[in-house]
Amino acid sequence: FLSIKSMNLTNTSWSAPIVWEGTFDEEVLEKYYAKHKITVGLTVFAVGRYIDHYLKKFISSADMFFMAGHKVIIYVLIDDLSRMPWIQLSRLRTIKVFEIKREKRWQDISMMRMKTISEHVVNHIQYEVDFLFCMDVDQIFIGKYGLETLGESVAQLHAYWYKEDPKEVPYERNESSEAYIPIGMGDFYYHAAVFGGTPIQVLDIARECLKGIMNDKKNSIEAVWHDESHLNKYFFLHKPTKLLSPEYCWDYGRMNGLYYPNIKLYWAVKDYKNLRVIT
Ligand code: 2GW
Ligand code: MN
Repeated sequence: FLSIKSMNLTNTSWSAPIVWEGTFDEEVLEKYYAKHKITVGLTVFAVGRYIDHYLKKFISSADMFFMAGHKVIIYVLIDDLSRMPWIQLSRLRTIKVFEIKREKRWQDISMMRMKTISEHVVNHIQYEVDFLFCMDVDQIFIGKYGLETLGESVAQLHAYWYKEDPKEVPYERNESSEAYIPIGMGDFYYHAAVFGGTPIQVLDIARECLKGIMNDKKNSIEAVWHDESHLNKYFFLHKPTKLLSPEYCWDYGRMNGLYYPNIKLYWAVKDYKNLRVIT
């Protein structure tokens, strides 16, 4: 007898694939994209202490593992250009660095990424890439993160909640927040550390999340997990066309006895006490 919870789902109820190692044929994908050349974008934000703590490792590991063999543009949004680390990149990789203004509260540093992403997609990213990922900086690539992850609208299953009943996940439960999802509703709990899709789709995600965030601000509400709560609301209303398994965003700090041999990206260790202080 196999309980449903001990199996890893490979499809959602709306027939979107959930990408696990073994569910895709890398060779077929590489052959297809050899004839249909693409450029993949990757946005990452580094503000304050996160610059020195995470940025270099994130970029140099992305250089090695993110879309290896394909054109990549890494968009770095940083609050102090002079602290941008020097990183030697491999062929087919470009970095574009932009200075952003720093928000005072960390919750806003995280949430207002949606505003900056929208602006940059509108102004230039939409003309530069075929697919776009937006990621947290406090993560490190350790395995091939490739073509199998590309899709129109891509969501990341959160490593803590992917086997959990949606009743138990930390969606926003305050009815007056735009991120509200009623108990018993919802499909999965998605991790805001990774989302992506076509640039136009990412623009829609970012704009809708920003709209929710700003309306909440007007009503003096802040969703429990900030931008992540709004992202979960978005993907509840607009189902993603592809889901990434926790292999694509794993936490070694909380493995719950599970071992997957094919981790591609994992959460860097976080020293909350020192990092969650604005300097
Ligand atoms: C964030 C929280 C507390 C103190 C500082 C910061 C901070 C974030 C910062 O000082 N500088 C900075 O550049 N950031 C950026 O915001 C950075 O890109 C980071 O990866 C991102 C999100 O913050 P993070 O990674 O500390 O939040 P997590 O790992 O707890 O993330 C989840 O929840 C967040 C909302 O609370 C976001 O939705 C995030 O996408 C989720 O992964
Ligand atoms: Mn993070």
